[in-house]
Amino acid sequence: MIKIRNNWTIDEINNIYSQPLLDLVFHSATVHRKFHDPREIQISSLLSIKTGGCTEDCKYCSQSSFYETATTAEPMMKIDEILKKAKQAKENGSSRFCLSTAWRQIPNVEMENILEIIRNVNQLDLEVCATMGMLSQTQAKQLKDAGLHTYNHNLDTGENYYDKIISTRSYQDRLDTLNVVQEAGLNICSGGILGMGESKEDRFNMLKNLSSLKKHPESVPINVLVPIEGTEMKKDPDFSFWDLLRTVATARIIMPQSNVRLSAGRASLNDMEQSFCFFAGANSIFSGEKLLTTNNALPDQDEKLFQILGLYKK
Ligand code: SAM
Ligand code: DTB
Ligand code: SF4
Repeated sequence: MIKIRNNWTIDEINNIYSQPLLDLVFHSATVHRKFHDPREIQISSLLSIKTGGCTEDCKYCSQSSFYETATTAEPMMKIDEILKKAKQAKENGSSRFCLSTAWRQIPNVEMENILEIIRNVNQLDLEVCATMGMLSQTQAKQLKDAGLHTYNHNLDTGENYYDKIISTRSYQDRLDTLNVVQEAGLNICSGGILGMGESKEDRFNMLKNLSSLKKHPESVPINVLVPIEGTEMKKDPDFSFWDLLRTVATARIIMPQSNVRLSAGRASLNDMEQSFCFFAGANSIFSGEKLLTTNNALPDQDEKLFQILGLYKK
């Protein structure tokens, strides 16, 4: 019997992560098979419904107004357009649709519109997810009542590295929102970004904080930095695929029930690398030509790989 634990220590996480690689992957694949159907992959689609012009200074982000990038501030998408995209995503096999906005927090004047969008997407029989920045208790409750399934709010990295990548909010702000989300009865989707120059200890700290939440996140997106021209964040030249694989495997072992999602950066992985991640316990992807502002892995290529590996969409 594998126990679900919320008290993993940094030392334990380090010992898991630092095992000889094939022992680690054997361990994580074994855990994976105890908790999940290893052929089933959760498919999630993303849509940026309010792009650019964000007041936060996240150094990796194309949408921050602090940097000159190819992404400019756009108005909020109209509900008909959003619903069209949601229907397409469902037709292409997505079970979850994630609505993203470039906000620090949902402005009160936008709340009614957001609730209406959530109600409508929900009616398409899709799990609705939102990623819209910080939330008050009241806002979280309103989102839940409108039928929101999950809220995405990433810790991004470990607490000691956080102020190197963002100065306009604190790590505690992030944890506070995650608690508010959980208290409102919403599922949490929370993970981070690798390849930003963080140390292994920063990754362990992030994994410890995710696994210490009262309930483990329903999904854990593992992003690899997509370098954006104009931002301050360059891809760490020392970061390699093996670091990603070790992180995926460790997340799978310490949060056995969660969906571990291969997220941003998947387009730069080859089929073999992706397959190794699926074997190690990744069981979710973002599907569709675009993530938020950057290109994703090609849907046709995903279909081919699913066929080769005998995977099916959930
Ligand atoms: N504004 C909201 C927030 O920050 O929570 C929601 C949107 S924000 C773009 C969602 C997440 O996308 C970020 O927390 C970050 O983890 C990820 N992300 C953004 N830009 C990225 C990039 N260039 N490479 C990898 N992940 C990225
Ligand atoms: C997550 O962890 N990754 C997604 C989603 N949650 C919102 C976003 C990835 C963004 C990649 C860069 C871009 O396309 O702008
Ligand atoms: Fe804004 Fe989110 Fe981008 Fe940070 S990650 S700049 S909060 S859109």
